[in-house]
Amino acid sequence: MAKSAFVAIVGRPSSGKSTLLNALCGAKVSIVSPVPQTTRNAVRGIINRDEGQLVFIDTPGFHISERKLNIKLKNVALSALGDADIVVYVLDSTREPGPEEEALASNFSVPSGSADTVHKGSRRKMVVAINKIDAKDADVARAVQFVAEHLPAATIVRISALTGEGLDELVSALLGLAEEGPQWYPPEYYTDQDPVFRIAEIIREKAINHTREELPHALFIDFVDSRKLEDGSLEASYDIVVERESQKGIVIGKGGSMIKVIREEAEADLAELFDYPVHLRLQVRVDPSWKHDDKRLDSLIF
Ligand SMILES: Nc1nc2c(ncn2[C@@H]2O[C@H](COP(=O)(O)OP(=O)(O)OP(=O)(O)O)[C@@H](O)[C@H]2O)c(=O)[nH]1
Ligand SMILES: [Mg+2]
Repeated sequence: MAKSAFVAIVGRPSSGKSTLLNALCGAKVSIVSPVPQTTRNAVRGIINRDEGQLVFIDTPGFHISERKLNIKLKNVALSALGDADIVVYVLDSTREPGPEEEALASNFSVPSGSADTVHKGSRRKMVVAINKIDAKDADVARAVQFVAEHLPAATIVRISALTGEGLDELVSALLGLAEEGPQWYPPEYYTDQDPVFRIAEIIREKAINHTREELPHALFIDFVDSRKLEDGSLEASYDIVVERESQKGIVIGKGGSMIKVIREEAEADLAELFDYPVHLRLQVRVDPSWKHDDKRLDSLIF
């Protein structure tokens, strides 16, 4: 019988979790940016090998903070941890592991979640992926030392999610830990995200990557409507929602230049992901209080 496992990808913001998921799946499944806290959802990506199926769950970066949005993001990650058979803990070798990393390392090593009483006290199946080994400022020895001190039982794999180095080894290690089980998804699936969400995420990626400072954290993408055109293409309208009037101007850009770039880049990515053309209609809207709106947060962060 074939193997299968749910594998949660966890770690600090910007450690490269989403880049890793995309590299494993061979497509943009989860959006990527240099800005911490890019990922807001438990995004699934699936790979199939002769030995079986691995269902990866990308998660928001762990960041200790009492703000409502951060607490919600943390809960998404914790819930993915609770569902996981195996954890891939992504450790950024270019950053000095501080107290926050130490707190996380101890959290990740024991099964979490209130329903998980059976495994209480037991160790997790965990692989530590020491990432960004391609980077000039990588200090792999420092990361190995950290793992030896804090997670002595964990398997270590050195990887570059960017270049793909070490990823075959990572997959082999995970399949080695996986147990026999059902194949949850048909083999042609590499993600289970619905198109409305996926398009919103691609737009958000472009908006984040073209804006600075607080703007990436100030925005969300709101689906308005969509329709199939006679030629088989999809016309989809979305609002880019920001918190302040001044941010609206930045996203629109001079004479609409910025929003045009966001739209064109998003459409180009979507052309690779969907087998029909997607035409976007983007508007910018201001909502000063969306981060305090529980219903809104529930609809965005899951
Ligand atoms: N040099 C190098 N950069 C990487 C590597 N992996 C990721 N990055 C970069 O690190 C930054 C963050 O990558 P993400 O994949 O968005 O990180 P993340 O852990 O998903 O971040 P959050 O979703 O915010 O928690 C991006 O600029 C990536 O290009 C790597 O292996 N090498
Ligand atoms: Mg991410």
